[in-house]
Amino acid sequence: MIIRNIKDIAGTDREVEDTNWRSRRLLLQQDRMGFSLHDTTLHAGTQTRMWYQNHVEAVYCIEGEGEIEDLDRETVHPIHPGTMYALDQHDRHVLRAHTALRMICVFNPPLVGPETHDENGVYPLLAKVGQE
Ligand code: 9YT
Repeated sequence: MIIRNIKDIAGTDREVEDTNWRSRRLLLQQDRMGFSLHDTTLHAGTQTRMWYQNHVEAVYCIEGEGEIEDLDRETVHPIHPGTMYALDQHDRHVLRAHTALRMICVFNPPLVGPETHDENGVYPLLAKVGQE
């Protein structure tokens, strides 16, 4: 059994920061669960363009207000606590945080640890599941 508290992740290499967000990665590939689990805060007033070509991701909002724009379908959906979106088609999207947005994110395949977005909003596939 793995037991961790978000407080123990702050300030370690499981905490990854980019311009628009801070991600605390509770589970990573090395934990061998088949997915990674993140507690991510997007800073108020930011918009982040993403395109997970190598992963599927589910995101569940637990705090804040914002919206997601689906760039492939040209639709915009509000985000509040209780809203979930699943990027099951490697959907290109923009996430706008009207206030600080706190999101619980699950990635498959799991992130390895230090990933941040490239110029297209993609996370690289750093290693295959089962390889470390
Ligand atoms: C909601 C969101 O930003 N999802 C992308 C993943 C996040 N940046 C993270 O935890 O790395």
